Amino acid sequence: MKRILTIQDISCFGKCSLTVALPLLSAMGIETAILPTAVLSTHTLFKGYTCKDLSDQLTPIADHWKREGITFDAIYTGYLGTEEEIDTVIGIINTFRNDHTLVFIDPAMGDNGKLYPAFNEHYAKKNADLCAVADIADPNITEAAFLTGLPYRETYEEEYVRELLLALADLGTKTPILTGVSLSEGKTGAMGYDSAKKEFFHYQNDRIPAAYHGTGDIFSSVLAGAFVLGIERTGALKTAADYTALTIAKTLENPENPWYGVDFEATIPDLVKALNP
Ligand code: PXL
Repeated sequence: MKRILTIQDISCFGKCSLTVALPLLSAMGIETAILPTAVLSTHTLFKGYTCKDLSDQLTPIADHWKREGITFDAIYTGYLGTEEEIDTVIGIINTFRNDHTLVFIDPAMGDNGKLYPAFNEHYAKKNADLCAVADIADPNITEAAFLTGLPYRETYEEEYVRELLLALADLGTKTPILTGVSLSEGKTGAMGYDSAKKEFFHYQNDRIPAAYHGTGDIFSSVLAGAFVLGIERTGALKTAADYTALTIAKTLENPENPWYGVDFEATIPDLVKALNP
């Protein structure tokens, strides 16, 4: 069985970060170790959330694992908290990585042209250091714009997406993948760039006219899992994009749906089936 380490916060309520990554990766048949960077009462889009930073625990925990001889096939980072924490996480990646380790970075820090409430532009730029050590990084367009300094656009041509991908590759990411990319009317999905082969690739499915918080974390978790399982790049994009779209569609069926997230629990059996046709 493959083993992944995921490093992100625990938002105790609100369906994002670890409470999404852990169940999804487990459902995909991947042993999942967690390194929680902070414990929050909810994610930061709720008002009045509490936050206990756990940065000082990361290195002692990783050191213990090292002494135990624990290894990982992949390391997947999500929402982090501070610039110092990014340096700590880069150190942990360098400690555990070998020639076969997949390093997957989701530089989770914003959406719709804006950073999340806890972050500023300096923190956003610092994420470029993390992307520099990534085999795969999957920012959305907002995050890519903050990382590269290129302008954020809501409407764009494919050329803009390629420009962002090339700029992300310049940061050092081997295979940047831009999420939430629409390449034609009514479609959405992702586009990537393999910098070693100098090849672009993409996957698009039908856009479902609804936006829910946490779908980025769902997409990233399933995409990271698909790569860990050895699914080839376009198949990995399809697995993540189709599962995310199905989950949004399922959530829309429920008029009482929670505004803070999607009903991904209901579609886990479909994810398992998609992986074992
Ligand atoms: O979904 C990304 C995310 C993860 N963790 C925390 C967040 C957010 C987005 O707002 O606030 C704490």
